[in-house]
Amino acid sequence: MVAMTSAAHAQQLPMTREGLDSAVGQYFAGADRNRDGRLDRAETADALGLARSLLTARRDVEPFLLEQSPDGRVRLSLNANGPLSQGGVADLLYRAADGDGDGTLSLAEVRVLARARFDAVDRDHDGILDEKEREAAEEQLNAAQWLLGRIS
Ligand SMILES: [Ca+2]
Ligand SMILES: [Ca+2]
Repeated sequence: MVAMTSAAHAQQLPMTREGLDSAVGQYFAGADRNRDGRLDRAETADALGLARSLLTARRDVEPFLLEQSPDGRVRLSLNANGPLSQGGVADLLYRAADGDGDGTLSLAEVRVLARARFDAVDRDHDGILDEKEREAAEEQLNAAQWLLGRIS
């Protein structure tokens, strides 16, 4: 066991599958500001440190926009409010997490996500995340964040 702790370490997944459930419970309780037992889109954005508009803005259907420049040329550009924008992807992830489709995330729905993530990181499936597995997961997460940043 390493005694040293830091903010970065506090963000990591718990070491065991048992530890996961209690950590998710605490996380959920902290995120559920109005204590209705559900995370709405604004609460979820706040908990993830995202701009609220990413999850609350109305989205356009068109992924791309056609723009005509003054010289008459037509250019295809990514619609910043479309389904392939950063908010569009966040939207998609939120809806995928909302298993019963009621528009909010319950503790059970957040647990499903957390367990899936834990199991994906726990490569040898012994219910414990060792240092190697955690490091690999961090690199994976950074790659995902990088990708999300590229899409906007
Ligand atoms: Ca709530
Ligand atoms: Ca739900």
